[in-house]
Amino acid sequence: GAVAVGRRLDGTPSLSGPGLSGAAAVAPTGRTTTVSVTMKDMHYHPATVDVPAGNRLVISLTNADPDQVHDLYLAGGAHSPRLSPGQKATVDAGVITAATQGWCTIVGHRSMGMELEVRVNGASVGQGSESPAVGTGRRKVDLSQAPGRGFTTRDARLPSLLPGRTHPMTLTVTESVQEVAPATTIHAMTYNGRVMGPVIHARIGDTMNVHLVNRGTMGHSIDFHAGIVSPTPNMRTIAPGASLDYRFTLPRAGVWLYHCSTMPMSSHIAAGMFGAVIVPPRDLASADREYVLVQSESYLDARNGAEVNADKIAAETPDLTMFNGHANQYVFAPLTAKVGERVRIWVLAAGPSRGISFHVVGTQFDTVFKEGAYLLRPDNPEGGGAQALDLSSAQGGFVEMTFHEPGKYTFVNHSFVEMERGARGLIEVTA
Ligand SMILES: [Cu+2]
Repeated sequence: GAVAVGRRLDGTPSLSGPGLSGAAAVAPTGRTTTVSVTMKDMHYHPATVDVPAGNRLVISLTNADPDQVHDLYLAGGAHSPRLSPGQKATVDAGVITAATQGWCTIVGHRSMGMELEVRVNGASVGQGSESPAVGTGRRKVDLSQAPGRGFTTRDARLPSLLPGRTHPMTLTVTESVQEVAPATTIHAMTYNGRVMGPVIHARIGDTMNVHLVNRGTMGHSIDFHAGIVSPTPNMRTIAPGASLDYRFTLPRAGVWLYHCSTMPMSSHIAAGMFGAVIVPPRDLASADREYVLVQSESYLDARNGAEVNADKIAAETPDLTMFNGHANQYVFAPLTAKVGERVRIWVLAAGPSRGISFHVVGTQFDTVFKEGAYLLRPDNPEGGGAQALDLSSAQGGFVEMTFHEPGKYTFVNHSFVEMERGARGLIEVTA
């Protein structure tokens, strides 16, 4: 359980377990302090509650947020259920003998400010002693190991163009434990069941009719960079059990990000809520092979199966950088090509925060398309070539190359610390 640093009545700090703090010194008064606390805008209102030592504390809790699910968990263990917008609950914190803290357990909400301070006789918990302790140290992940048996490699081939010109599509949000690196799992939040949602491949001028269903435990939403629509109401956060319809056309070519836009977006994207819409430029020649690589980064708790670590996200200390939702998958299941084939790789930097310098060892790009325009074409009069496609977070493009000899060609994020965190894979080229 959590350990709270309490303060004795004489003001000296004392380390003790929840509910035990100063128990010897403070006798129950038999009285009850009842307070109303409202949850809204990622804060508790009020954010500080005063209790005389020895009083029982009862919190009457209301979620007044229009779209976010919230809860309250006190360091001593008392907690509310997750409350949908408009719901109320009563939390009986028991007899309070020492200052303590509470927070919202929805991923990222505490780091955005959802902390409740319970003061006793005017004294608060000491600075930096809040519980549970949250570390920002790097999690050890052995990237020399193969993915687990239960993991299915994500097919990196570009899916076929969607048939027709209007595309009805349901995206269902669920939350589940998923492997993101060898022997490493997170409590993921996903569109259609996997970290990184489906790759959507459609043409300029097509219409998308997306039906978003929230089967998660908190508010979620979606923002398609591929369309031009009002964020309100299309990108609104919907409560668990709710759905929305989001219709847009694809006016322009590009490799477009889509992502959950519910706060904190960094946590929702790091937990898996992102994907790509690929709209090829006009008159794009066919290639022999086309692959899609979406880079994202993950921030791990010390425990497997836990939610992403919002403190690490804020500190920008990722544990993993990966392609298509897993830090190692294409090292053990390489992409394939044949000597002389034209290979096109569509690349998107999903973030939440990192970009990419995409490079393929042993070859050069003769074609580079970035954010809507060609930077390089094979017949360029200068005779130039390219070694890396640089993309900031939320930018996309594609590169083309041919391989002259058989071999294993490594593709990487050439910002090498990202490669060493898992942004690496292989292309197996055969004669
Ligand atoms: Cu979300």
